[in-house]
Amino acid sequence: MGDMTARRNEIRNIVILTGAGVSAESGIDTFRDGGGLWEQHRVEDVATPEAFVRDPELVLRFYDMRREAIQTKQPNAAHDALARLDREWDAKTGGELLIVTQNVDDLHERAGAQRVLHMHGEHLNAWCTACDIRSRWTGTLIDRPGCPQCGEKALRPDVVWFGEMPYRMDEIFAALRNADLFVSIGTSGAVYPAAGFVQNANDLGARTLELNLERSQGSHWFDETRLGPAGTIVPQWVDEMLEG
Ligand code: BJW
Repeated sequence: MGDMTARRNEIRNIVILTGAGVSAESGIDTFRDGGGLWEQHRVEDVATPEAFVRDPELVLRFYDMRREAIQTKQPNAAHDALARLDREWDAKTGGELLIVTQNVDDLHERAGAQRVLHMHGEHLNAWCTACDIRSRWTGTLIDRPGCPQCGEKALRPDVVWFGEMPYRMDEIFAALRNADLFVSIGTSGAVYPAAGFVQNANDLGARTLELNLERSQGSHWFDETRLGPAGTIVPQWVDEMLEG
């Protein structure tokens, strides 16, 4: 038991997992709000490779609409606070920090955070399944534009659907192995493998903290839970980390 269950006292290396709750106060809908429905379709039935084969127009319309919407939204106080932590943490402690986001919006980056890993992809990228190259994409895909690299009409949203492998898992697990603190913010804990990171972090000896509007499905795995809107409780936590 010993080392596996010990919680490291000194916090230097931090892994932060963010979910849709971080962007909710920017006006971006979460997945499981509103009953998890979009135009009467379950999100799980739109965000799959099978749905894309069965009804590509429906899936492309869903993503075109959301890609357009995120470009009208702005980062909120939670994004700003995490960007400040990203900027100031190294100088304070010499420690590492990684923001692993499940979100496909770019609000962490627009707030100024630099160490952001998008494990479920990015709305503002299109992936060509013919040449396997990703291109920055701000327009629509429903009109089946050609790939800027190879010209094939084989672009899809560069997002990770159910049944597909999330991106950069090796880097995420390497960071979790070194983490002294794992913080989960604004995610329901309904989708794996992200939902399992708290157990991985626990097994690897990190302290674990949940910041959420309400308890997530895996809330009992965390050492500590703080409840409230991200725009309020994330800045409070960041102040504590940088001033403590
Ligand atoms: C606020 C707030 C405010 C509101 N302030 N908070 C067991 C083990 C492993 C895998 C599986 C398993 N069982 C099943 C699976 C497979 C599947 C899965 O998890 N299915 C579940 C339905 C059970 N997983 C997969 O298929 C994944 N791939 C995979 O597992 O590959 C094999 C593998 C295994 C092991 C290791 C490595 C690989 C792929 C999952 C892809 C998920 N894709 C989506 C769509 C992305 C594109 C898009 O945007 O459309 O990702 S689904 C959707 O859910 C999206 C999100 O990133 C993800 C998580 O949602 P999130 O962020 O938690 O949002 P919500 O809405 O659920 O919650 C919002 C939260 O915010 C709530 O808690 C609110 O309280 C809170 N909130 N307002 C603070 N103001």
